[in-house]
Amino acid sequence: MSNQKPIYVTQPQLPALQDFTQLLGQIWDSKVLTNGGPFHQQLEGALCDYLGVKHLALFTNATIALVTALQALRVTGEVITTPYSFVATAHSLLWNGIKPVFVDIDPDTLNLDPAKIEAAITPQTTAIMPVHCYGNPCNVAEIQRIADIYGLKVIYDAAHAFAVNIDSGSILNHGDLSVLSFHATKVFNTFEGGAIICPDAKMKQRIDHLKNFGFVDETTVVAPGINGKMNEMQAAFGLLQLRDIDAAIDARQAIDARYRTALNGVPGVQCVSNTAASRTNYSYFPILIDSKYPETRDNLYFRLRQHDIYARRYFYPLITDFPMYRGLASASPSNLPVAKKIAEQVICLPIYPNLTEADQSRIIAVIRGG
Ligand code: T4K
Repeated sequence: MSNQKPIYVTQPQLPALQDFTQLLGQIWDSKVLTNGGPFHQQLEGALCDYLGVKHLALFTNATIALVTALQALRVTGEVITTPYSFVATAHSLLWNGIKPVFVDIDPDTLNLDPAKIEAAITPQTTAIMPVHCYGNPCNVAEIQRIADIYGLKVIYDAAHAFAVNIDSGSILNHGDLSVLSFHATKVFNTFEGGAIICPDAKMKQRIDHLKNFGFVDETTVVAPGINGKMNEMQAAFGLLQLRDIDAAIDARQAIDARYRTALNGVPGVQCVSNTAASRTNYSYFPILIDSKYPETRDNLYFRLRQHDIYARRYFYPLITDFPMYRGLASASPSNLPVAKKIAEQVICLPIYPNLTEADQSRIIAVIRGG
């Protein structure tokens, strides 16, 4: 083991503590802690402006937001989704009694492969839940084309896609709903948190009811809603995060560029590219290790750990390897050869605004065999 300071896959960027305590002072004065208070309202507006979206409902985390998005659209039966994601994507389906149907990923985008969706559609299929993995945009036009033909809803798990644009604007304006995560490990965080982006005010109203137990007013409950509300402390923190977000993304971009230059030409190391986005957020830095590299992916992963570098194998194992999914016919490895291969090759390297050049050089040296 090395005696150097540990480097984790990510580290949240925090605003100045005194700025936060000042906002906490306002919460102490108002005694409004939650249930759609002033910071909550302010953050919803500020995020709509920043992201370029029309309506946004804040949530306590993205997992509850995904569960609620499915409820809002009354999705039932079967939903087509990707095995190459964080397990929360598929869990949100099981929490709604929906059967996930897994479809393989595209080897370039690492997102649901649109060419394989139609073969997985059955009379029970009601929706598609793709993921913009690592913030790489899905092929939204093709997915929408298929959804329109078969009358399917589309809910994007956009947990990684904060501030990601394609030529037409925010990636979050595609599909019926999109869900963001504001977890501590994300580009924009509110400790824990998330949001549903929706195209119209009526849908936002339904989502707002669903995240507040189904209450419309003091005596009216219209649906078996959940408690998915973001509290005032999280929302106030989010406002401060938003102030610094452009600088944070710029710092990530510089780290991304340095990795690409330093790893270019290292045999067996391929940096995953994000080609479809006109603006990206540099949320993750995935590399793929192939047989030209002198050791296996896992050997490299453990060697990095010996140097106190805690890279992560996002997303290994595949969701379909977990016991609650592996019995499904669509979870069979023969149905998912690309996802299987990528899950065995991937390592996400540390990337966060405060990663120093010296720390990054340490990581690069280990990968280059130092
Ligand atoms: N959909 C997708 C596609 C997702 O990736 C996720 C979450 C969701 C849905 C669900 O969103 P939320 O319901 O969480 O809003 C982490 C996160 O917990 C999870 O939010 C995230 N995806 C996933 C990709 O990564 P772990 O188990 O790897 O986190 P953990 O605790 O090992 O953290 C990684 C490193 O980050 C640590 O080694 C150190 C650093 N860290 C972490 C935390 C929590 C900090 O420096 N400070 C912290 O507070 O899952």
